[in-house]
Amino acid sequence: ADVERTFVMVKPDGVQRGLIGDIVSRFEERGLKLVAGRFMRIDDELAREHYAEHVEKPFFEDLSGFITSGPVFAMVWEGQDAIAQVRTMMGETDPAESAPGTIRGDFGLDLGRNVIHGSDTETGSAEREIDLFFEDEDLHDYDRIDETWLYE
Ligand code: DAT
Ligand code: MG
Repeated sequence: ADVERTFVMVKPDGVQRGLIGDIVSRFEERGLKLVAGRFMRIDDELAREHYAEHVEKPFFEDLSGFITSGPVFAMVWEGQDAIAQVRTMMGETDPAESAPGTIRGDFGLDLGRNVIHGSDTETGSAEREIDLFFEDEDLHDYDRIDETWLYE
């Protein structure tokens, strides 16, 4: 299993509902390491780039309107198998199909208000999204004090 970095974002609904702290806590407690964070507003151009794979889909207008509707908290998290582990912790795309204990399963009900984004496990997605939102100098290399207890 490789150490990976993944792009995660609390969406405007999660920010409005005061869920940033809970979501950050879950990743911290899991043992993932915060590498970067940025509280920001996504504009139409960045929405089109970030969701490039969905631009032609019928739901894109709604998705773009939603993701640009208020500030988001963008982050990079690092750890063993981080990309897949974050996806597992998020639940399914549709909160209605997400198990309790997952972020979407605990905090959401509706597909278009699903609280969090995390890079998918397709090769290159995480790297592409990290590059889209962050400069290299904003990505921090450091050791967490508990790493010797988190990893064999
Ligand atoms: P995920 O966010 O789980 O990676 P995705 O990349 O397929 O899901 O879609 C991006 C977002 O677009 C998703 O979080 C919610 C919205 N979305 C996806 N499929 C949708 C649909 N069929 N109708 C409405 N919104 C949809
Ligand atoms: Mg996706």
